[in-house]
Amino acid sequence: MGTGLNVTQKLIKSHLVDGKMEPGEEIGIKIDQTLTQDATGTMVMLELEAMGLDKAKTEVSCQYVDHNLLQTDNKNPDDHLFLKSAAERFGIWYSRPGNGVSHPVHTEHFAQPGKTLAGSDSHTPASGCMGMFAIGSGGLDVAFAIAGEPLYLKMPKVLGVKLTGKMPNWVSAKDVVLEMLRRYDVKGARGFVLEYYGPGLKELDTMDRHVIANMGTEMGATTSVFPSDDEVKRFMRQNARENEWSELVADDDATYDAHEEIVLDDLIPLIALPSSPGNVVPVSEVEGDEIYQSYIGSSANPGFRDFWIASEIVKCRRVADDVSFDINPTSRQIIENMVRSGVMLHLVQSGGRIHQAGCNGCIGMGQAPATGRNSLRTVPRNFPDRSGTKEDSVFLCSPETAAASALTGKITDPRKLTELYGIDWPDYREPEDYIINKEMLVAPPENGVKKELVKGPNISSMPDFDQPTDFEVPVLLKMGDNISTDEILKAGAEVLPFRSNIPEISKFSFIVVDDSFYDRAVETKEEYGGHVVVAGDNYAQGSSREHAAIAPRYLGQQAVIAKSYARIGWQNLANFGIVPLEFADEADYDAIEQGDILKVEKLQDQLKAGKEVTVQNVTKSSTFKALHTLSGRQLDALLEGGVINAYKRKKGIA
Ligand code: MIC
Repeated sequence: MGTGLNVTQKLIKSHLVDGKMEPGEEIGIKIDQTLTQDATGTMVMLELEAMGLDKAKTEVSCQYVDHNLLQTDNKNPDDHLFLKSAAERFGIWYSRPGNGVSHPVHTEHFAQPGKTLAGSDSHTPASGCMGMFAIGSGGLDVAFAIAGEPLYLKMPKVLGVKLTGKMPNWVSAKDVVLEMLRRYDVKGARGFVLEYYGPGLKELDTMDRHVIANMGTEMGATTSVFPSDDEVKRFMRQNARENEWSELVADDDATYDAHEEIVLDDLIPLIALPSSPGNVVPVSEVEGDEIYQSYIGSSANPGFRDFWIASEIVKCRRVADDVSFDINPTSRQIIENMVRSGVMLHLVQSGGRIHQAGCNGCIGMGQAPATGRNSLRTVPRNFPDRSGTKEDSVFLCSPETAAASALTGKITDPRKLTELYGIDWPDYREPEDYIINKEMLVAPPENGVKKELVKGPNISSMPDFDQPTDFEVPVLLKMGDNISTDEILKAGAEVLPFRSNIPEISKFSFIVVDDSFYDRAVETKEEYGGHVVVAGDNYAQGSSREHAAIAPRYLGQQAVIAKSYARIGWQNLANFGIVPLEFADEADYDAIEQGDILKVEKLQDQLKAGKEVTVQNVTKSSTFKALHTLSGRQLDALLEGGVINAYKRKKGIA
């Protein structure tokens, strides 16, 4: 057994401040950088205000505005002003609206090999492309990291993914991560860091690795990590940051807890079918289905090359008349290089609809597809209704597949482009004089005056939550496996502007699953004091939004009882005082029906006594065992009603 360390172990070891590096044990790591975006950042800034923070304690913290960009009334622009004032107040960089999607902009201008990054966005791992330990977390955990506290997580195992061989024509980084999703589905990597290594790395530039690291999240991975090698050095030189580069590679005798290999030569164009990133098949299997939309961009295909290859495919041609060809540049820097290189001209002339740099349609902030029509997108996820259209039909694919399909108006394997249009596989070259644009990143003021926070009428303070107590409440909703945070609390243009207004946003809780939930929750809170929900495997998969815990908590949610959880969703429940229980015997899941009254007595005593909680099903006159896997640290906070309550007590804040 080698004694060498892999990159993940090196990153954790150099930042370990609590616990032992034993897989499954809770560890605390020092956080060097944080990333917050505007749909989660408003809550983070309210939490920093509640915590009484003076100045960020990190090396770099950046607040991005990339989600709530549609300004259809005062709410989003008010939030932008609030976030700018908070960035000044707390000594945080501010990325102005329209500057770009947080992940590629952070990778371009702040990410640094050997450092740790905590982000209030589940796709934060994208910066793992540069030898960082970059992890998505609930906003409250990021707030504590900004305040200089360690970030806590369960020590992950490391799955070594060996890349060998050469990338075939018309296949690209998105197909690599779709192949991983084909093998691991949406929960197969839970508890693991995916660490990529091997001779095939030389086939992937840094933004290709960003694509792959970004979508490791969709497999439930704690994060994804690439080494910092000469390619990363080149990328940082291109972004005028070579002086911040350092090499970070695995030791020759490094070992991994598990192994995977991808022979790049064997890859073919792949596509995830609606409505799961794990629903992956070869493009050739679904060729010919008509499409409404072809969408290029997002943090899951953010690189200049991703737009360049699309432009090479469509240049001097026009996309099919029935296709909405949506172009979502991912940073102003990339827009400038697209314009200078002629890429933008080809995309416009082919019929491309050009949007501002931001997340946009990926999170349902515009660009919704028509009813019952197929949308091919280079975005990272396609959970039900996420696009903004009910019962949407969103496929995930590479820019090559999306652009080829835009030309034909049907799902098309890009390898057919040569026979269909005489297009040969173009040879990519990085632009010579690459434009760097940092102008839209506003530096934190030197030790300036204590900036007043600018709060619009839509910004409400965090509600107070009491301690968990015994309960006898109904099962308000029984759900299946893989319930996503988009089903618990949807995103989209209608809902995201309420992210700083818990009473309002709580009205959208579980609306995708059951549009009667809110009204029933209000009634149940009055009659019983609250409710519980029951779910299958991988509850709360997907996003980092802590609102998927805060909003149900506000409606009286006492506990969730599930077969298993996604990491961030589970952490968020505990952070806000909702007891995250797991069925000790999965047969008990089948025995419960929606509407059953569940009762727990001496809840606090049971939780303190051990990992088991006895739950009575009053309706069925039965009892069953439920478990929790909380650490002592988490349990202490949960018993006080959540981390904020515990923090305020510790600091003597009323
Ligand atoms: C997403 O891609 O689902 C989001 C919207 O970026 C979320 C964050 C949010 O809900 O604001 C995420 O990935 O964490």
